[in-house]
Amino acid sequence: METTLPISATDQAMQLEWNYGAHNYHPIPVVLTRGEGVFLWDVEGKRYFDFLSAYSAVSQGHCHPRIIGAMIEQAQRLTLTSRAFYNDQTGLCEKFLCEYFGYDKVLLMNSGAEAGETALKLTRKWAYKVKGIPQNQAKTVYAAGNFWGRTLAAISSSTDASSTNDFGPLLPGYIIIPYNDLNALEDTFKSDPNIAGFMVEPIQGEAGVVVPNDGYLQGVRDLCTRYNVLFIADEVQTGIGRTGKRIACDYENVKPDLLVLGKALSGGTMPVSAVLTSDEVMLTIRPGEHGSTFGGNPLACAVTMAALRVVDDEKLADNAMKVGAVFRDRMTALIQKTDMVKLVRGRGLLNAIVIAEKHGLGDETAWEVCLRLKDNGLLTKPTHGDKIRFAPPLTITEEQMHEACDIIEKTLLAF
Ligand code: IF1
Repeated sequence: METTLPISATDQAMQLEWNYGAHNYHPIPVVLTRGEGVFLWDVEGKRYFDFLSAYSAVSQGHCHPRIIGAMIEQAQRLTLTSRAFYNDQTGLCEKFLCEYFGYDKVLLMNSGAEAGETALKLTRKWAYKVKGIPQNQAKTVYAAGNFWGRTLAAISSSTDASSTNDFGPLLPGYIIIPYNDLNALEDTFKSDPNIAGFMVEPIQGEAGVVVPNDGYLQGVRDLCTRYNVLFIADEVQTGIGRTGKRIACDYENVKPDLLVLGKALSGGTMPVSAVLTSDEVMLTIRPGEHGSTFGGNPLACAVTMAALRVVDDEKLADNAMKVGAVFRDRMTALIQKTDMVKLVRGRGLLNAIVIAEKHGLGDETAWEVCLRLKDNGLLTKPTHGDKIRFAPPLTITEEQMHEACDIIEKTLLAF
């Protein structure tokens, strides 16, 4: 009789996803079952440092008791009414967000992509109703290398073929220019009177944590003001303390006309996103012209207020600034010890290293490094081939950071 070895819990879970789930991801082969703070545990009981934080959504740490507590308390009372009616949480959260970020109004949605779409729709409304651009002629500008989601409007601005192949036709009215290039931005504004907005990440996350030159954000601000173009900051990944500031635009003290937030807005508990802007822009959308079933629901609002209070009370932006510098110092020292690491870059706790290709592995090198990091107890994933992003929860202590860097160093020196 044939004896079959019992299948491990890990293999069982991965097989289920393979057999019944879309094949739209290629995950690192680990099956997680519990998270707490900066740590994750897999189904075999092994503990890992989480150095991805669900792409900066779990900035407050996994299952933060204050956020989970707020979620449970609200979930037992009222989760969703739709916006057909008022409720006692949405207005409180809207006021909280407007005062926290310094804007007249906020429009609450769910995913980051939905917030990006909302910003684009507001920009077009403003173009026709305020700037006076002729109907259907409004253009929006994006930077090459951008990533703001998987919807057709979002991929229409993508310069990554894997995001756009076989998904056409894409949305018209888009102009794409190089990132971190103020001359290209001004030339574009000069060339076309029908430009309504420029949406840009203050640091490009998916592109591999690309930090623009000092002065770039100020330049964007000045040019948008001069040419009456809305400056839309996509801070879905860089916002809410991640880069060591309240939002990454604070590095240059510039105020975008529209601020797009998501991910850590809910502390990684549920999808919550938001667009904040002025009355002039926000009130171009009238009742019934935009919305969503779950946008601004009472559960999301209660969770969001708790999640932002945690960021403030635990001074997570300051911690990100401090401990992020420890990480970059450790990686800079590592560069002297191995040719595996070409450079380290980032701000606060949004960082990446660029991996040198190891002969024989090619652009699989970074993937192989991440597999070895997993074996050594640290989870992250490559982005765009040769870059590895390191973005732990902002609650990480200096001691934990050194322990994690020891793992990174041990892994790379053993390559
Ligand atoms: C996935 C990438 C990161 C974002 C910025 C908007 C959105 C995102 C700057 C849309 C989302 C996520 C999507 C997620 C992986 C992750 C990601 F690798 F896809 F590109 F972070 F870099 N603006 N980024 O980074 O927000 O609709 O996802 O809530 O698996 O697709 P969303």
